[in-house]
Amino acid sequence: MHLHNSASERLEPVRTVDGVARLYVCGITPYDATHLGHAATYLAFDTLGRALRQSGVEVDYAQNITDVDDPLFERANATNVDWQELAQEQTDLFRSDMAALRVIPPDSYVRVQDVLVEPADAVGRLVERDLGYAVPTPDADGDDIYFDLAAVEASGLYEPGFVSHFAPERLAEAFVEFGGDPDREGKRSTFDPLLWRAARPEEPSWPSPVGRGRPGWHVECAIIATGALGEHVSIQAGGRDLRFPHHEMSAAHASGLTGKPFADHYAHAGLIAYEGTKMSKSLGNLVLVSKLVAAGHDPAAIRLAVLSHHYREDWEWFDGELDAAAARLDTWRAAAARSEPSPEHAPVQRLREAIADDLDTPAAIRLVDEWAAQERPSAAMRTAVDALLGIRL
Ligand code: 5CA
Ligand code: ZN
Repeated sequence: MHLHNSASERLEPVRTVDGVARLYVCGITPYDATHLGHAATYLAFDTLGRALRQSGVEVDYAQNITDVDDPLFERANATNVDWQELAQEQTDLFRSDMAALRVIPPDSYVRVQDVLVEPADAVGRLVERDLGYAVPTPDADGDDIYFDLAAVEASGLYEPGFVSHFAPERLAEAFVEFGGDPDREGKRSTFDPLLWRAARPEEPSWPSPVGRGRPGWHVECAIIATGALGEHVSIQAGGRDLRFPHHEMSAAHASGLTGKPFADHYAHAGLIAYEGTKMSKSLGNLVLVSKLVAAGHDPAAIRLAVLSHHYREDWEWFDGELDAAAARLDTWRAAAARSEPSPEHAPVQRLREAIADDLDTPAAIRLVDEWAAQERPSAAMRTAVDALLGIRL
């Protein structure tokens, strides 16, 4: 299985750690409806997991739920609902969408609130090693703690842009866009990320060796990933919006704690837009899997429509695509119905090869189209499409 690595900017074989492909995919922040864009990212890495398992590689897949973070608390406050209820409701919706799409659930599915003591302790250890430092915080009883990026950089385990390859201006922009505070007084350097936010009135908080508060976003993922999969993971994955700061900072935190590089591979899916504009809550143009299913669309057609785009591309969803996917599915199902056992394994082998080549699902789909056009299609393809593409014919 070869996969593009954002860090090296090359196609590289997926490596295992102690014989197991250890895959971490950043999960949802459960404060608002997850849309087809999120689903596309999870479908991409579901395809990866399926391909690895089919090739005989053991996979250990962990995903987090970012239920301790600003957007969720802000939304809960603004709408006057309990943050835990909001998170639960949105997580349940997300899971039912994933089940409808036949996404294989992760082996570890970890809510931040359930493991909070772990990032709390990790921040304590980072402060002991002077990789974490307090910044004066007049509006709280304790101090906010930041991470000293330069210290990890000095040990050769971090370099700004090592995943994103962004130029300095773009790093600065993305840092702010994702909640960073470059100008905060008392920070050792501009991009040092928040490790621990001291408790403020009315905000949920937990005890820690550095006082009450809550962890920063990046350290949550660093600790959940290494806690579930071990100190070194095969792949850190997510949508391409997470390249910087999130994946670089998570990796830097993990490396600060372990003294090792974090991941062999950094894999990123493209971002999905809707008929010409970015899918966004404020624009009200979210395409929701649950709504498409409720309107009577076959989830397999939704899955097929998404997989007909290459995972690394940014693309736009057009409603018409669903009809095209449904028509293709009908053709495939008709072929499956007349398929027969056959000693001919080459088409299935080509399907495997297409997916093993950086998850080239568009090429895989063309191969299934060719199979479906045959008068006497081989039944083996039906099984392969089920296993590799997650589509039951
Ligand atoms: N909880 C964090 C990650 S730790 C988070 O980014 N949550 S999220 O709910 O905003 O996004 C969930 C996943 O979907 C992330 O991997 C993100 O990169 C991806 N994603 C977000 N928007 C899109 C989009 N428009 N198209 C494709 N993937 C997207
Ligand atoms: Zn994450």
